[in-house]
Amino acid sequence: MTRTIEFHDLHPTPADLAADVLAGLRRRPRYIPPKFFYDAEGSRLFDAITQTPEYYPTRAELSILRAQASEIAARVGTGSLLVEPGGGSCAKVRILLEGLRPCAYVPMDISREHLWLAAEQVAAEFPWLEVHAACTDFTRLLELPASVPAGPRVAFFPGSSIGNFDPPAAADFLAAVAELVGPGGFLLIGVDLKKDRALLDAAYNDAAGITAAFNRNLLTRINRELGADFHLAAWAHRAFYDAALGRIEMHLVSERLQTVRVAGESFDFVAGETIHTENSYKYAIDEFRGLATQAGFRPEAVWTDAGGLFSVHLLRAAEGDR
Ligand code: AVJ
Repeated sequence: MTRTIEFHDLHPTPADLAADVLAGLRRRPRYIPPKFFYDAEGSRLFDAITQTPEYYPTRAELSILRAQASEIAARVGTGSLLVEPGGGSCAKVRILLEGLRPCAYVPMDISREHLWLAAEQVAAEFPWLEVHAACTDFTRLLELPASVPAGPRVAFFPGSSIGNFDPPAAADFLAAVAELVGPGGFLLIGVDLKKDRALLDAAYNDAAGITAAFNRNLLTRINRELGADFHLAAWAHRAFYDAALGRIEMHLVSERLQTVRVAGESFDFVAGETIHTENSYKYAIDEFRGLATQAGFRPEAVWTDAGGLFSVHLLRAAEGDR
C-alpha cells in the first residue's frame, strides 16, 4: 500500500490575537479582523449559520458545484494538482474529486488540528487520492510543500471568502493565486452576488440569532484568551448592507458608556460606538471578472444557482500577455 497522506508544518504560528486586538481597539473606527471569529465555538456557530433558512450562500454554492461538477471536470481536465487555500474542512471539494481525479490535493489552513482531522477523513474516503495537508497562513500561498507532485495547477477558493478582503486586497490575493497556479492554471472560486438588500440583510440577521451569537462570541473569546472583561449584555450585534460600498458590514455595538479592560489596557466606549468586525463584499459577475482580469486571470466560465443568488467563476491564469 502506498502512503497517501502527508502533513506539512510550513508556517504554523497562529495569528497574534493580543497584538491585533489591541491595535484594532486603539484605532478609530475600532476594528478587529474576522479571522478571529473562528475558535472552536466560532467554527461551530459558523456551521450553524450555514444551516439557517436565511443564510443562502452555502446551499446555493453547493447546488452549483453539484450541478456543474462534470462540466468543471471537462474544462479543467484530470491529473492536476488541486490546491485549496483556507480549505480547513475539505467539505465542498468532495463534490469535485471524482470528476477531477487530481494527482494530489493540497488543503492549506492555519488551524492545524482541524485541517489534519479533515485531511485524514478525505484521504480515507478517497483511497486513490494523494493528500498533502499544509499548515500555513494562506497569505503565504506560494510556498507549497517541496514534496507535492508536479502537474497543472488548479486552485479552489469556495465560500465567498474572497468577500472578506477589500477590493484592492482581493486583487492582490488573486494575483498571488495566479502566480501559484502559473500561466494556464485554473482558479475555481465562489463569489456571492450583489442583490436585493432585504435578502442580504436577512442572511446576516437570522431570526434564530445565530449570526449575532457568532459575532458576540468574539468578545467571549477575547475575555477568555486575553483576560478581558467585556460585559456581553452591553454589546449588540449589528449587520447591514451598504449598497454604495457593495458590502455587508458587521459590528458590535456598545449599548452604553462603558470601560473595558483588555490585556491590562483600558478602553472607553460611548453609547452607540461600534467595533467593526467584518466586511463581506458582494460582486456582480462582470465586476468580479474585471477584478480577476486585473489580477492576471481570464474568465473561462461562470455559473449561478437557480435563484441567481451566488456565482462560481472558473478563471484561467493568462499565458504571458499581462
Ligand atoms: C465565511 C466570510 C464567507 O461573509 O458570509 C457569515 C462569514 N459572517 N455570516 C460571509 C459570515 C457572518 C462568511 N464568509
